[in-house]
Amino acid sequence: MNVDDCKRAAAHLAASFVKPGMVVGLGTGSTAAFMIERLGERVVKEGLNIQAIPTSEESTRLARAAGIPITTFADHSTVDITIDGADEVERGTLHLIKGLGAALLREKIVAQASRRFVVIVDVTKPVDQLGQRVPVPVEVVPFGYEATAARLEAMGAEIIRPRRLLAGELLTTDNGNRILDCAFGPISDVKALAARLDGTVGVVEHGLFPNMATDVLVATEREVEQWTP
Ligand code: ABF
Repeated sequence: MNVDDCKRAAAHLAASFVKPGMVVGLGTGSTAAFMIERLGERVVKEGLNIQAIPTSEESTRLARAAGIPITTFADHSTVDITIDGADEVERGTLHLIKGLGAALLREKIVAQASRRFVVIVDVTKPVDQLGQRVPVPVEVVPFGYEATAARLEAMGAEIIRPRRLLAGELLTTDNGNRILDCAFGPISDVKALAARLDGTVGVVEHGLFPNMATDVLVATEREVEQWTP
């Protein structure tokens, strides 16, 4: 199995958790895209009756194309199940880094409103300590983002870049904000760092998701493992 086969296997298992009548949070990213595709098949071919809240404009587009009915928090204050990818999963705690796809704010709003939050990853994502391989994406308001960046640097972040598009211009999130990718190195106290980021003026949200996943599906070459906290 190549990496895409692994992502697809985890995505299909997660999609099988969705039952008729559920409100489903749809994640963002390449692994979540396999899940959206599979759910669309279940809606169109099996007549599965669900409504979905996507976590990005891109996932909204994919869901519409797949035939999945879309709803919003105006009609549903809670979500039965959300299925989303991640950039790192800490073994044991199941704390996450998310947001390299720049959708972390909506992802966190939807995850927090969910009874069950299923994370789907391939075997490259688990780590012993968060921050080992990837930076923490931090969504900041555009006004004064240089000053916010300086505050983050004072907290020990090496700011890799304000994220840019391939064309070179600064990336703007679906919410009109910027992303600063902040490398803190291996993070020994995820909840403490999350609290400091929460308290930083100019920071809208960050990609640390401590204690949020209820299930992590890790696809290896042989099987999909299901981890729970
Ligand atoms: C979203 O997509 C993000 O939170 C994470 O940044 C990314 C993972 O993407 P992929 O599944 O393509 O690795 O879930």
